[in-house]
Amino acid sequence: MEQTLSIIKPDAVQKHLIGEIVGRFEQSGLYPVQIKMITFSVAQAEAFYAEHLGREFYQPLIDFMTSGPSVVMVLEGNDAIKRNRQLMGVTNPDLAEPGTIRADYAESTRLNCVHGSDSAASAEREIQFFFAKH
Ligand code: RTP
Ligand code: MG
Repeated sequence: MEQTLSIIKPDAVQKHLIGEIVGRFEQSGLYPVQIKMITFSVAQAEAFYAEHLGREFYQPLIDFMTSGPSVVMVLEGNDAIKRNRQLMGVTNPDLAEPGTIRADYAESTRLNCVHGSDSAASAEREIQFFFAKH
C-alpha cells in the first residue's frame, strides 16, 4: 500500500465535481484515508508551491489556489502515486489522455481540477504539510 496527496482544486469544487472525482478514485481502488476542505491562505499556497517560485505562472497559480475552497485528501492504494497521476491526466488538458479527470473537466493548464504528488518524496512532504501528526 502506498499513500499520495490529492487536492480537488477550487475550479472543480466550484463546478460541483467533488463527488465525481472522489468516485473515480474509489472505483479505481484509491481510497481516501484523510480528507478535509480548506481555503488556502496565501502563505499556504506559496509554501505548497514553493518549487515554482520565479516561474511566470507562479502568481496566477497562487491567486487561483486561494480563490475558493479546495478538498485535500490522502489517497491510499497499490501504486497510489503513479495511478493517481494516471487518473488525473497531464497538466495541460488538451494533451491529457481521454477519460482522465483533466481531459474530461479541466478548462486550462492552470484551472486543471486536481493536484497529485509527483514522487514518493513529494507525497511524504505534502501529506505532512496538510496532515502533520501531533
Ligand atoms: P500539480 O502539481 O498541481 O499536481 O500539477 P502538475 O504536477 O501536473 O503541474 P506542475 O508543473 O507541478 O504545476 C503546478 C500547477 O501550476 C499550474 N500551472 N500553470 N503554464 C501555466 O500556466 C501553468 N503551468 C502550471 C497548474 O495549476 C499546475 O497544476
Ligand atoms: Mg506538480
